[in-house]
Amino acid sequence: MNTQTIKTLAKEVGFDLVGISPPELLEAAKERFCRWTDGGLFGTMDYMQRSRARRLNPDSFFEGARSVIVVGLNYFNGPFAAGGRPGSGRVSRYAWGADYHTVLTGRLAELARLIKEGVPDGFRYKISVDTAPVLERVFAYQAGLGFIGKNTLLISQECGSWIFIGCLFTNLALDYDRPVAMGCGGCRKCIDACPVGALSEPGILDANTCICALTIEHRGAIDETRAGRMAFRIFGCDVCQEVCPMNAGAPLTKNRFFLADCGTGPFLDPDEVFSLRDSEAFSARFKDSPIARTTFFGLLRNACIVAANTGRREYVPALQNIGRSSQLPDWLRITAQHSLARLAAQPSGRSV
Ligand code: B12
Ligand code: SF4
Ligand code: SF4
Repeated sequence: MNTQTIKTLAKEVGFDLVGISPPELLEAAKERFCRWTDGGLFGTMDYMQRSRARRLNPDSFFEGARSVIVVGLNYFNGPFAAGGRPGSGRVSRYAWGADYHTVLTGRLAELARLIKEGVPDGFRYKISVDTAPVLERVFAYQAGLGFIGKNTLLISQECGSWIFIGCLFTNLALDYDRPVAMGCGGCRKCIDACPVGALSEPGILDANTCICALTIEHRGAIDETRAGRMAFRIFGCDVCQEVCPMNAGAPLTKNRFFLADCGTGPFLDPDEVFSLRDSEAFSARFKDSPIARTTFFGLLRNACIVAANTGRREYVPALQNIGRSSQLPDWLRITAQHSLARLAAQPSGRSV
């Protein structure tokens, strides 16, 4: 089966972007990844450090790969509408609808099935959608899907940066695409707009301070200064993408399940989070959502912080309960107590 046929099949199964990368990483990419880990910029995502050798050596994921079929799926789910109950939190766009891991993995499996029909013997493959220690964004860049912006995101000319990436490593020898010759030019809007200064060097993100890393990946307490800067962001952060001129006029996703009415949507009330009894209730509520990643305690922590940042006194009883609960870890009780103190110091009644 030739490269063009595979690309056509990828479009038929619903991907917006497709390209082919060699299975090796560019030296420049390896060097940047090493600088990121050496500098401790992975924050508390220790798994990034532990898997460093494997990420730098894609052969350890799929021995004998000759090509990587890289796909992109647009998830732009419309302009951010003001609204939500006063005092509600904001959810990052990528988590408004269904979980992208399931969607992309399912479609890549379907693509593999179709390739297998045309190559009945000897076709081997392995899929990664944020599920394996491989540098997916670098493969997307090498496959010509877009350039890497100063906000560290892969930016495509067609869809901007609102895209998920999936990789299918295969033993098939395909024709490689080339990286696109575009860049940010003199723009630095994302760097200037980041609420925590996490993009201190263009194209390098400091996960010690990034609100996405803190609200989604970090386990445990968030320090007070950073908590204040989270504002109403209860899960993730989109500032460095919202301000990007490359996203102006981004096309709406063709995939219904990424739309706000197919999941949590753009707002999540701290009250709703406070009403979840335990991690079973949390898992039942968020089982099909990327929000599941942050765990029950993580979301409760985020809700306490956002409640304080809204300045709304109605959250005082819930924060007092959490601050006293013997069922919860110390760090979470302390987060609630600090949130109460910050709430008392806020001008009352801010909203999203
Ligand atoms: C860890 C991780 C995070 C961390 C750290 C992100 C970061 N920028 O480092 C956190 C939690 C903050 C995060 C946030 C988000 N992430 Co994330 N994340 C990952 C993960 C698991 C690993 C990324 C990684 O290796 N980071 C380490 C750094 C050093 O590597 P890198 O970001 O890939 O950058 C490389 C290149 O960009 C390169 N680079 C920069 N400039 C140039 C120039 C040249 C010429 C070259 C060669 C290389 C290069 O340097 C790096 C090393 O090579 C990947 C999935 C995967 N397995 O790859 C998803 C992934 C990168 N994330 C993704 C998404 C969607 C997001 C979020 C939008 C949603 C979310 N999860 O909250 C936000 C966006 C925030 C942001 N500004 O990046 C997508 C990428 C989408 C895109 N368009 O780029 C991925 C690929 C998941 C997927 N399969 O769709 N993420
Ligand atoms: S996601 Fe938010 S906190 Fe993280 S780098 Fe972008 S703007 Fe900064
Ligand atoms: S905001 Fe400007 S500098 Fe940042 S990624 Fe977009 S184009 Fe590049």
